Amino acid sequence: MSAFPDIPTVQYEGPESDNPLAFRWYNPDEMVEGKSMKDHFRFSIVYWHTFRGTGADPFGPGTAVRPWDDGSESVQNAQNRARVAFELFEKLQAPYYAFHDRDVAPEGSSLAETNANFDAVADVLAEEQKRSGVKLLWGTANMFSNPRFMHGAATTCNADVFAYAAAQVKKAMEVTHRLGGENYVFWGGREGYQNLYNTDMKRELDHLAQFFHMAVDYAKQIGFTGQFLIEPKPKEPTKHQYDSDAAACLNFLRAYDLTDHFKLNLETNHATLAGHTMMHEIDYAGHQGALGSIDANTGDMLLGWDTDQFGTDYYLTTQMMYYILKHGGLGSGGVNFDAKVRRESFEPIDLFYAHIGSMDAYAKGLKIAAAIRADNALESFIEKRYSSWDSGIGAKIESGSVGFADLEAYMLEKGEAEANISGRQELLENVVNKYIDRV
Ligand code: XUL
Ligand code: CO
Repeated sequence: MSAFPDIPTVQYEGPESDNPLAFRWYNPDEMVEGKSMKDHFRFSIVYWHTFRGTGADPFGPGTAVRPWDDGSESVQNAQNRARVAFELFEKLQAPYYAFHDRDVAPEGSSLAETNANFDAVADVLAEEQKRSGVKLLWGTANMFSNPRFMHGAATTCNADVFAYAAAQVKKAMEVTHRLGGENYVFWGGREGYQNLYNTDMKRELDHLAQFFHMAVDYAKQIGFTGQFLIEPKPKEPTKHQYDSDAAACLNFLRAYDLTDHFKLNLETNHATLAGHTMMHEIDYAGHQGALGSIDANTGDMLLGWDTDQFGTDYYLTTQMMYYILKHGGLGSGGVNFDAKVRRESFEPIDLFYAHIGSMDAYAKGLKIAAAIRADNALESFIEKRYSSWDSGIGAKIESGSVGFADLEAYMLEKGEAEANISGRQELLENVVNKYIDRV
């Protein structure tokens, strides 16, 4: 039985279409820079917001109307929900999905029962994947909702809780592996602290590294070859999350000899919470060889928290796609909509409008970014801007063949540096607008 009987499979109809249930820009087979849009994005839908989000906020309960869900924590309800999820994935032409263990299956009264519930729902997920061809982009473990994780999971002060978390990740990795998951994500749910007065930061970071090394060892043991990803976020729920931003994560990975095993899953709203643009995070991870995947969403300019909205802003999607293209694409990652409809958008059809609009915005962003790149419109300016490094003293510095004394001698002889040239930021902003207009 269909949960969305009035909604057809969403098709590409082109920019002039007035059909709100059609793609205007996302055309899966259209080639951009030699690759289909489908392969550029590898769009993925998240289970947690789309199928477990209720619209609850700190001021009131959920508002979402989800006729297929009986609201119970039964395995049967979870299995039904899984079938509905795949209907939505297919109708949106999304080739991937992603889940936390606790999104898809209810917790039992013991770890053994919880694992059995997870397996019973994974059976349906496996069946539905096979039937529909939709694949698992990544799995992860929710180690932040249950009260046992109040002090963290891998960074808890309670050794038993660390052991529980290890058991949970072991199981989540096994199920991800069974379902052919292409990545496995660690977002540090409560891995951080509220106040250093009660916290041994060094010990917690050491434990986090041990936890990751155990995960790497276990992946080898079970033959899981998917990519491990860490998802940076600076705050929420803790005041200071250890995985603050791309640079902090990479420093941690390097310090604990983990860089060979992890890349980053960058999330737009997390970047802005960290005080960065998303293009900064993508460029930083990219030039460190650590660009893994994207959690696509956006914050709100007037709200300072993780609002997880669907991104529809062409500037944002253009910037993201520009830097994703620059760094050679997402590899085994994808554009994963870690985004939720607003509490007031409570009808099932809103889930469709939300994903369609954002898929279109990324598709248009990709086309704009590709057009900028085809004309070398920004890169040619940057090349010229740094041309003093291509020969003469700049080339000598870059090759490491001169030191302070040589540079002093050079400057004493020359007397003054060459005149600076304008950074032309405003001109370049106009150039980006020109491409947005033209695509
Ligand atoms: C939280 C967040 C998570 C991770 C997966 O802000 O983004 O949903 O993506 O645990
Ligand atoms: Co996320």
